[in-house]
Amino acid sequence: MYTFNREEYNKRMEWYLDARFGMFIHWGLYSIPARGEWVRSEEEIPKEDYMKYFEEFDPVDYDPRAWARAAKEAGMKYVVLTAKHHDGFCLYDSQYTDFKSTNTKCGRDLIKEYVEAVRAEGLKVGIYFTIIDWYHDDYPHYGDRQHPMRNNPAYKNDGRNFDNYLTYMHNQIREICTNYGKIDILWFDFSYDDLRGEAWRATELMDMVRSLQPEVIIDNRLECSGEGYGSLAACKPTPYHGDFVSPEQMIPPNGIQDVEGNDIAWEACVTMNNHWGYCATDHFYKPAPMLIKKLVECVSKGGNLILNVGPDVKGNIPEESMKILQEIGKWMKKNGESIYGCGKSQIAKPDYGRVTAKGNHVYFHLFENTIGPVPLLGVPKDRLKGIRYLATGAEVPVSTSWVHSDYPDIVFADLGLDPVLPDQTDTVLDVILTEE
Ligand code: H79
Repeated sequence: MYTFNREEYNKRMEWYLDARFGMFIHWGLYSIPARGEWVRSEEEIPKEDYMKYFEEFDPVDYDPRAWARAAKEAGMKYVVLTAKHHDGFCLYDSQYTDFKSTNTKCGRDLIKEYVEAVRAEGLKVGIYFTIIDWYHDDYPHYGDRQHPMRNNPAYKNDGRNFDNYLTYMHNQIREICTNYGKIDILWFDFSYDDLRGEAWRATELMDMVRSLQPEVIIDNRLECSGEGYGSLAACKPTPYHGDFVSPEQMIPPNGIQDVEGNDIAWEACVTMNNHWGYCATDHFYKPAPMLIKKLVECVSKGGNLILNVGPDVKGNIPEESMKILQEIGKWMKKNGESIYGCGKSQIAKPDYGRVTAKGNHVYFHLFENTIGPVPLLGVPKDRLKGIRYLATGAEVPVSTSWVHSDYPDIVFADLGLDPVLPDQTDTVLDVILTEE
């Protein structure tokens, strides 16, 4: 029986907290209509009609190795792919359903190939699995606020056997935990209304998961939705507490603390455009420089960022997403040291950017030029060993201008008079301190 153990927890979280940056992949039958992963619910499509995508599914370009390489080049350290989304379609060969990729034209276990590819690129392997299922006959239909048939009394399945559904769901998760070797992250989606915690037979589920995958990291959604912190934050961890908080489409204003005030692990999950699943008409992409700054913001608040891509029907990550990943990768190659293994600093956020920290290094992220010498507010003068541009290693002198007699306690970095920063997105100053 699983119980929370702080030491074991800290140990399994180590790589994840160092990684800081991951890739989310939403991909399934919904990639065919190309209107996002909620299409069946949003358009209240009956099962029979949705089956046409099952008949059609044939991702001829599926190459998870290319996805893994794209993630790696962007500087991401882990990948999480939807083994099953709310529509119930499985990207893997589950023996408990016919609604799976092996029964489509492609005939492949896409999760098996994915796990092998991601592992081969040296990245950590994550599986997204939703505990909601719009396909299963024993899942509430009419009246359930998520379900595609919520408004159609013909789909009143009052006689349903929900426990039967739960057994199905548990069995499918056992397959994920058994058939693909070591899984590093299990990303469950999500609890709502009365369906949370024990309503999913969550203790039993977690006992199974933790015994099959003792080191797996799981999110908090067996008890939460994208909102709510869960029992770990309440300092009363349930057996299904989850290891990190999973704010969806937002970056928490102050990071996340438990009720005793300690910073706790969280991961912001964020889309690149405005959909998780492929959406052909959605070109509202966040620019790469913005996403770089958002990653820095997450780390400066003690969190991770998992950034989503939605490959198209053939299995290709959209060109726009690829460009963004490459641009982020260029910055990460030079400045990754200020992200990996880094977290919150004691030093407060300066008005021109953010601060991340690791050991005796404080990384000042300059999002804009300050005009004139850059005040490194909060850096103790007597502990300053040196300053360098992280990207090049070039030393940055401490400004000695007479003007600064007005600010005797502040260390200023002298970047010269060029108004253009070396990296306009985010120029990182590595401020090295002596040991405390
Ligand atoms: O998998 C992604 C989402 O599909 C899933 N979580 C992430 C990781 C998710 N499921 N439900 N929700 C998030 C919250 C529900 C949002 C909704 Fe809507 C608002 C459902 C209907 C209105 C967003 C906007 C989806 C359709 C329109």
